[in-house]
Amino acid sequence: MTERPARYGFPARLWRGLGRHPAPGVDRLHRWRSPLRGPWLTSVFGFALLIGLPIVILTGLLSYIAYGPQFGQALPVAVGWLKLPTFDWPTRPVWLYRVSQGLHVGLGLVLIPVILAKLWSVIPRLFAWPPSRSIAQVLERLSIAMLVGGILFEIATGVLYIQYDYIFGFSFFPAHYYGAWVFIGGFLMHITLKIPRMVKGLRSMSLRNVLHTSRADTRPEQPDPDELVAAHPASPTMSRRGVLSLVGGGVVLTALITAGQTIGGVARHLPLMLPTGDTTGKGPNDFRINKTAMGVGVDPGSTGDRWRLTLRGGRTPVVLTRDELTAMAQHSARLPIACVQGWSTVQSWSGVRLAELAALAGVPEPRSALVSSLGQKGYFNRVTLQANQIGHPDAMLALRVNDANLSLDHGYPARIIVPALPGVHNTKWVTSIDFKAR
Ligand SMILES: Nc1nc2c(c(=O)[nH]1)N[C@H]1C(S)=C(S)[C@@H](COP(=O)(O)O)O[C@H]1N2
Ligand SMILES: [Mo]
Repeated sequence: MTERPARYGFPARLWRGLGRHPAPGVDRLHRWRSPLRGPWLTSVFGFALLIGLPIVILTGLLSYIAYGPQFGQALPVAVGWLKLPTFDWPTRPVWLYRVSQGLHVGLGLVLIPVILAKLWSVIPRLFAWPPSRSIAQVLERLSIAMLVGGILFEIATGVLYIQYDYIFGFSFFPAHYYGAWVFIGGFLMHITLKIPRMVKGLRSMSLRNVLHTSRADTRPEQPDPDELVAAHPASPTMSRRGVLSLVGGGVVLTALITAGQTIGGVARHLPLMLPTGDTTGKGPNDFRINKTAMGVGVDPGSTGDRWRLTLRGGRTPVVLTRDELTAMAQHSARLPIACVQGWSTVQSWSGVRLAELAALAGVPEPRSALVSSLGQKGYFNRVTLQANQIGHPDAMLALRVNDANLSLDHGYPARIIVPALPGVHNTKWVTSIDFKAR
């Protein structure tokens, strides 16, 4: 049997058939007639995303590694062949996680207006009909489905998660992790195919000229092979510089709203800085509380005089009262808490060095430590710390913050504070630490 050329075969019949039966709404495509659509505008948005999105991707993957997948405490726990090379997350510089996670969430948020503008600029193409005419086009469509579906899914899950209004029936962490890989796959295919066209598109007009062109003088771009330029463009209702300022304004506004979460103090209370349902403490303890003692099921009765800290790892467990801890050498340091949700806060902590507690427990050179909390609910009441996180001279079991006792919601009687550690691993209401020897 000989191979028949595609134009006579089943694929050709299928595509002709599809062409005769457009999907509902496809005939309305000609209504998308903005004269601003074209290779230049799409390339400008594409260029901004080409710079920004790799940073969001890399810092996202780094955050997964920072959680310590080697201890089975990164979520999702088992990721099959999507397993990343793991390494001991550094403790220096102390602001490492603050910056990397701040970039992941902050940049991810401020790019949303650019992503929406980019989608708007190509929207007629997303609904092109028939969807594909060749194997190459099928692959291109697939990459676009992964790219667009992936980014919208990551935005939806990410934004809802940081706003405490995570409405989905599935868990955030696996969804955001696997969604990221779908998006990364689409993104890599897409930039491989489109970078040459982006370069050509950027060269087709000068930004200077665009910024000096009023609405009245705005003309459609030259018809292009990708058919981004409308066949029958309408007259402009806005100039290209107007679109750029609109999107730029959206970026600045998002940046302002987002930064307020981290700047703290007065900024956190400005009406512009969207409230996210978080609570804060009073006086020296007036900084953001993510999970309250009640929220994670800490029994207040167990945090009073009856509270003891148990250190294990040596021959016999060492049990300490809070007074015994405060009688030990106190260490102070200004260190950040940097939450996976992007906000962070720097406070002055004081307490007992973890290295000193390890020595007291009889494990002077611990390989790791399992920290347990009085908390009953949630994923993070037991956390493993690495050797470098125990040994850093500023790593401590904090008893006080800003010269006052920790408030109950900030972890009283004692909490972990370790440089560059993801916020959630700074365990509050610590009840025991198991040091494991080398
Ligand atoms: N036991 C326990 N510790 C915890 C948490 C928790 O849910 N349970 N939340 C963590 C999270 S998500 C963060 S970001 C920090 C926040 O500390 P703060 O509430 O004192 O600002 O504490 C961490 N410590
Ligand atoms: Mo957090």
